[in-house]
Amino acid sequence: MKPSILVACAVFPEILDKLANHFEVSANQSDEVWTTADLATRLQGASGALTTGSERIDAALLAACPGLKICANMAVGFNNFDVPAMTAAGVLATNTPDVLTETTADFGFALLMTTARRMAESEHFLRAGLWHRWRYDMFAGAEVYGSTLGILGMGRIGQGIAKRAAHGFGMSVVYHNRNRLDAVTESACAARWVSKAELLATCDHLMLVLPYSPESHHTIGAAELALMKPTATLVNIARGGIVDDVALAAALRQGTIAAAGLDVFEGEPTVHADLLALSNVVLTPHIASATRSTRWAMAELAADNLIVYLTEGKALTPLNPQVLASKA
Ligand code: 8YV
Repeated sequence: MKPSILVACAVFPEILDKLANHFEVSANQSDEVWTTADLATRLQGASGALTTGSERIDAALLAACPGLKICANMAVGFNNFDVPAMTAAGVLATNTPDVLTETTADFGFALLMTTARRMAESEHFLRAGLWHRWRYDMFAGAEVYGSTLGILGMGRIGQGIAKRAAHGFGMSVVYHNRNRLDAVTESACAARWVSKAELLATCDHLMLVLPYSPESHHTIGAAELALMKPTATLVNIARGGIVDDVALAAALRQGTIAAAGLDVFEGEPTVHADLLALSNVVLTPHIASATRSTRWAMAELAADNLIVYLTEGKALTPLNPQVLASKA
């Protein structure tokens, strides 16, 4: 008998067909996000789950689903997983690194350009029929070419953005990360490590690409925003919760910083009304990895992790390889 798996979110039908060659597949192809209680009910008897960042896998869920062996996240970020609890329960956790790096770096750069050059705001103005004549200061934004980019979090995506900035846009790149990069990687990114305070004070544009954890909660709040230049832009393509959205809205309203481009929000898909009320913020619905080929690659990698683990006891991108070792 084939093992059973649950696909908790809509994916490409072809990926479901591939999974069905190996498993009894139960799939949520609707837009409904299941609560943890729904998930626990639907996971009864399942050996594996394909999840996105929207489904929380924690100790209580694991205790309610003793047959579960693997959760494959279709995302590089895995703050929806309690990885220590999964390891303790002997459940393998996997994510989708690498396949989305360049696509997400492209989007970060696009959001920076859109925000600094006021493209969304000016497009809304034009569509509203408000464009009657050219003016020297109409939608005058901030310079990108040759300016200073600060990157907070310097993993694969941060490095991709640094390379675009330094080699394509003549930018000076400074970064802050808990672990400083080795000299070879720093030189390939043309990036210089600085303290967080120096990063905030010197950058013309700040790009947030750090993972979310309880430690990174509200890394950017009122105190950090106050250190930034009044002309600065902030871009968040990392996770909601890294920025205090209420403090950011206040800073944008008061002119503490000039503008923000946000792809992620606290409590998404709900966006704080204070942000929605502002014109100097560009808001996108968590789409940084959304090209067809990248989303395909993410879904395929998540599916392949389920297949190789449940059929051969192997994994392509494990987050807790201790589980593999304990089963060997
Ligand atoms: C996902 C992301 O689309 O990979 C990540 O961490 O944020 C996005 O690429 C999203 O998390 C849904 O899984």
